[in-house]
Amino acid sequence: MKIGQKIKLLMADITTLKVDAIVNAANSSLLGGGGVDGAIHKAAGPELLGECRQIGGCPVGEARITRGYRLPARFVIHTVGPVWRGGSEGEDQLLARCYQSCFALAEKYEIKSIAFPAISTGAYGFPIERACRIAIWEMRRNLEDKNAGDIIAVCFNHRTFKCYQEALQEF
Ligand code: AR6
Repeated sequence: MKIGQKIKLLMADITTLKVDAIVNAANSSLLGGGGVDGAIHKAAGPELLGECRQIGGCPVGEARITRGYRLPARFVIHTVGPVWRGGSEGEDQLLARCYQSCFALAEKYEIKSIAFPAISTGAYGFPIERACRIAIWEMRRNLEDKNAGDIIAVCFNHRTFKCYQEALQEF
């Protein structure tokens, strides 16, 4: 298996993608916010917030799954990335765990195509190069371990795209 073939980089608004699941970079309340979280809730409609309310929150590094409602994606996997605090408070491991938690749910729900935003790299301030390297590492590891479906790394700006490209070349 050629691993690189299954990780796609895409400049897009994640809410427009018709995949089995899109990942939301949420906060631990799961009750919405700005950035990609705000965009996903806006596009999915109020039913999403209703389901999130019932879940009752999610710790950093873990993930929870809901339906996609008005989104083209069937499911939303909500994960909570770490806030960047300089790098010595386990941020790398917590970010890696976000990807692992999402992949565990993807396997359980037989999700064959999954799209990720660059978790923690917006409001949570995680350095983008470092975050992209962790993301690609975990994506590749998942493909090696589980021979899972397609993985899309969604880039909302050119800088993110460039960082993902570099990370893909590196590994
Ligand atoms: N499609 C794809 N990527 C996007 C979109 C979109 N529509 N919008 C933003 N991004 P952020 P975080 C990218 O701040 O850093 C929220 O308020 C963005 O360019 O959304 O994990 C939550 O409620 C960046 O690369 O998430 C939390 O409180 C990436 O998504 C907090 O922000 C992540 O940026 C989470 O912060």
